Amino acid sequence: MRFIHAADIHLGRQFSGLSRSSPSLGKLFLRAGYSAWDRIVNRAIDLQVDFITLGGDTFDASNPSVRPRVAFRDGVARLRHAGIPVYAVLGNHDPLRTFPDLLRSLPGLFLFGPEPEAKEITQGAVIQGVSFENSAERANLARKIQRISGTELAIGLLHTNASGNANHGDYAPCTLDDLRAGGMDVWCLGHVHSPSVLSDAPLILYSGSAQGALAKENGPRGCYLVSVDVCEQASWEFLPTAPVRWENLRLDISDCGCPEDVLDKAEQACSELVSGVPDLDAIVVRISLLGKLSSNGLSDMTKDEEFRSLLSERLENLQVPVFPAELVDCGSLGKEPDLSLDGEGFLADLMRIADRYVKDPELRSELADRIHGELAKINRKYYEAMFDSEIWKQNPVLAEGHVNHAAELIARMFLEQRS
Ligand SMILES: [Mn+2]
Repeated sequence: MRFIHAADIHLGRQFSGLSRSSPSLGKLFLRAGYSAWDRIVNRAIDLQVDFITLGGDTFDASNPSVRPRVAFRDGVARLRHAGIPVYAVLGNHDPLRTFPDLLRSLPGLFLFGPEPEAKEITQGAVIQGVSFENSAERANLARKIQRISGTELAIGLLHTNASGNANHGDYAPCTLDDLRAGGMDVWCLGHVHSPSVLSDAPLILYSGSAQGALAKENGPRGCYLVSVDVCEQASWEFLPTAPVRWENLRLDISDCGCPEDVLDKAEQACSELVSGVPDLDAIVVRISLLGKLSSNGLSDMTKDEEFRSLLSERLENLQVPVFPAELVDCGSLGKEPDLSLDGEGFLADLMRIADRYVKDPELRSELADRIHGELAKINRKYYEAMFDSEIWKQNPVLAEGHVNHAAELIARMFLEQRS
């Protein structure tokens, strides 16, 4: 059995910040948002998958306007004609309470309600899920979903913040252990916008947003193709479907003599970014200039209108157009920061500390206690449930999970910077 899991499509997203600074880029992203959904539908039809799961935030607005509604309806209709049903839960952006009546009973769509439900897809195989009733869902919905005895294949579908991802609202929070305790074979999640596989067995994954909306949602975006069968471990493949991609480009210009050299270097680097990437309409790039020009041709390239428009023209004419949304001068840094474990200075010290915490369980547990104390100081009431001293003592795994996650995030952040 093969299916596609997508989430956080955010149909109708306006990209208003970007539209203000660059109306043409705003329009590009608006179109890309719809086209990302169309491409997911196309891939499902091309691959003749058995069904699609949608993990919530299909719509950006809780009361979507006519264009996103039509786009969704048309996609579901195309899938239905191809014999592919859609199973969807709703998230914080498109909760049930305000979900359009017109779409609730769309042919070809099975929409999960506010109480956990199980829907049989074939004999012995079920999808179990639950939708957000309201946007600020604080309940642990994962704990409400337990494998029904006798099912041969169980797929969980949920919009949730698993493991306290700090970049996203803490809606329907749960831990990885909560998900594992449900006994499902596969968990298809929505809410976290980065595509990520949290566990192989059971397979637990976030598809991520269908189209990166901000510079921090960089890299490929799309959906997962999941293959799953009774008695077999589920396997997965990421399918990049977003027509527009955000990238961060760090350009060392210390070997450039003049602005002309910078243009050439930027063009070369951007041409490498787009080469060999299929089905891409455009790349939007944030360029950080590192180092200083050896001879001074221009006092500040990032503020020079002529330089900027020349750079835009050159990049837009590449085989796939590249749009420089931002050009930042990091010249004062002089050179790349030293993030090696044996380096010198503040960042290297931080790297070593993060490394120690990642490797040493005792240190982690000490840090857990300190985090507990600090968080309780900030907002005792909010963290009471999570960090209630009894729960904390009884559930060191929960505490350790949070600290592990934090340490990993810090380490990964620096390692990514370093690569
Ligand atoms: Mn979302």
